[in-house]
Amino acid sequence: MKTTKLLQSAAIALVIIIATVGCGAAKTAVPPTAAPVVTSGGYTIPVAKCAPNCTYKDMTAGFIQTGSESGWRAANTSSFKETATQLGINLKFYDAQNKIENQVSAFHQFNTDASVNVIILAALDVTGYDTVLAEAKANGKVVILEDRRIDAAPSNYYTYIGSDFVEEGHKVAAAMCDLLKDSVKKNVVEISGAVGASAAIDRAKGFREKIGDCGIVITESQTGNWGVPESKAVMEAFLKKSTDIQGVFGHNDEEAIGAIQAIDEAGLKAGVDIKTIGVDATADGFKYLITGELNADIECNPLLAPQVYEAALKAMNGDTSIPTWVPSNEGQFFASQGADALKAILATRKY
Ligand code: GYE
Repeated sequence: MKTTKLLQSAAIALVIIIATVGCGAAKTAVPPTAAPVVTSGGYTIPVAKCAPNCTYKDMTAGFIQTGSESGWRAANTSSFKETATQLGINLKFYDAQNKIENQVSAFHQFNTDASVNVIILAALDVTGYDTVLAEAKANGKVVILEDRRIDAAPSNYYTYIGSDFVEEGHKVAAAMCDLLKDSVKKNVVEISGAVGASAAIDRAKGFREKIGDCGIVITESQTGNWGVPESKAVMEAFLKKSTDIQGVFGHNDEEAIGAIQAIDEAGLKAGVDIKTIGVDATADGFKYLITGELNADIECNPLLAPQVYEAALKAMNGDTSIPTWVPSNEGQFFASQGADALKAILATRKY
């Protein structure tokens, strides 16, 4: 009897030992070195430990925003905060107040924060991130660009989700050509976005690629830093220099609105004496479309969070199916659509 008992407990102990060792062995057994998972852009994905079954609850995202310079930006920020709450993502949000040095130091912070597994960047500038991108690789952080592109090889980030700003510039040129089709002179002034921002660089490039189609001449160009007051001052200075202006291109709604205010205060009629075009198509832009002071507004979609978080989760799970750039689908709106139609559209929009 006694012997059997002894044998039994020896057996259990043996099982636990084997299990532990087994587990131990499993724990200590070096997992086979999985082949690196690389995207079509050459980016080696730091696949998460929870892969392939990671969920949004496993995601801690460090989000580096530009600042709060426009209605578009406010809608973009809300999109990320609200969607993170809905999906149960732990979001660490950082507002860089439009200073690139703040973005770089926040990026470094997130790189060295063990809880963060995804870093999302809305880049203020097209350059200046090489060091922190390399650090993110070394520290196994998934990097995703949203809104703005940067001048870095796609092997530095999982994907870029944002608008085709060159195409937006093309749309502005086509709309301005149409607005000035009966005008002998086609002198257009440009109030450009912040210097160094891909949105400003690419919209300007796209516009210049197409203005030759109808003989538009850019007679002045200066940044309004995405804001109304500064853009108003820029337009006032342009008008002081010469009123021989047939059109104005504001790189976003705030810049077009600033120009409109200056035109009105100069005793001219915005949308009539001087044709006006903006980009973003925010609610503020729609208000000026409805009055007719803004002739056209090229849409730029700020509600990018759902796509970005979906991509981030795919990255954590080692999914290589996402292309290196996911451009947004966007439209355009015209005062000529009529106030009632525009009011009806505005009522359906989230920003
Ligand atoms: O047009 C402007 C914002 O990057 C698309 O930045 C964005 C631009 C947008 O300040 O309003």
